[in-house]
Amino acid sequence: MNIIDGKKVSARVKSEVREEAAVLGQKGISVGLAVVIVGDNPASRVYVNNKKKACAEVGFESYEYALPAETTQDELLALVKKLNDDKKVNGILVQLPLPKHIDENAIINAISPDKDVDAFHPTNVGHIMIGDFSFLPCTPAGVMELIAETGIDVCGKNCVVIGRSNIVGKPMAMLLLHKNGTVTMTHSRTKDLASVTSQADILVAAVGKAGFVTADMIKPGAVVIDVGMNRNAEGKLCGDVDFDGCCEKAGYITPVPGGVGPMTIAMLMRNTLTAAKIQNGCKD
Ligand code: L34
Repeated sequence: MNIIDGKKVSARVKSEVREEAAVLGQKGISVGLAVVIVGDNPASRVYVNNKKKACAEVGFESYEYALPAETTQDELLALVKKLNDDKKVNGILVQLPLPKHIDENAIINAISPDKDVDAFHPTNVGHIMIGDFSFLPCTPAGVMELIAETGIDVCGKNCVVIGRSNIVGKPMAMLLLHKNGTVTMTHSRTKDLASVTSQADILVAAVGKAGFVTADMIKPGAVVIDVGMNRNAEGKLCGDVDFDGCCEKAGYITPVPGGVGPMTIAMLMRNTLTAAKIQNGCKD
């Protein structure tokens, strides 16, 4: 069993980004990320703080907009429009989930696709589908980096994704497909899930249920990637995978925390750098 160290891989990605940002800095170009958080979801607060910290590490400016939970959709749309027009802002990230009275799709659709560093806008989703893209969504892109870290080639492997969200499951399947994996998407209506997951050479769990993936569901030697970010009854962070139960059987496994989470943030830094390069006409 090998633990894939997301902190180590994310540190490497961030140091690459920092070097490239310094080169832009010498040309007088600064890189800016706007992070918008609405309400006081404590988990979102932690993630947004980690994003701001990462911006400081790589030498980006970060602009935080912390809005009260009662913010109206129109007010949020007005802020997004303002940020679309702000030259200092190369990337815009509106932290999800938003309060129930705001239509998330309406907000995502309002973000200028060239500042959409989450790659959630339908224009960017379409680019990803076709395989011609500038940005990849941060979490699936981070998962691909973690898989690459194992040295295992996705080509021809049985890849199983559990969960079909727009943010993780669907784009995850697409990225594995781009690398010529044989991809199966599974979800809450899948029949006999364990018989499908136990065929997986590469298993990505993005379910949102603590300890959902148990040892009987995995193939011996499999690469097991845990995208879950759940809090158990004691408020402790835990993934979708029963780590203690699976770690001996898996070939490679990611921990939570310290696995996919830090990679999501590192890939956000990379996307923001890419956005700044494109907006300044210096994309290589
Ligand atoms: N718009 N909303 C938008 N973009 C995103 O990419 C996200 N996501 C998800 C939630 N909403 C979003 C994130 O930022 C999940 N997510 C995220 C980011 C960072 C971490 C976890 C989830 C993270 O830093 N995880 C740490 C532990 C954090 C803790 O202690 O709670 C880890 O080591 O896994």
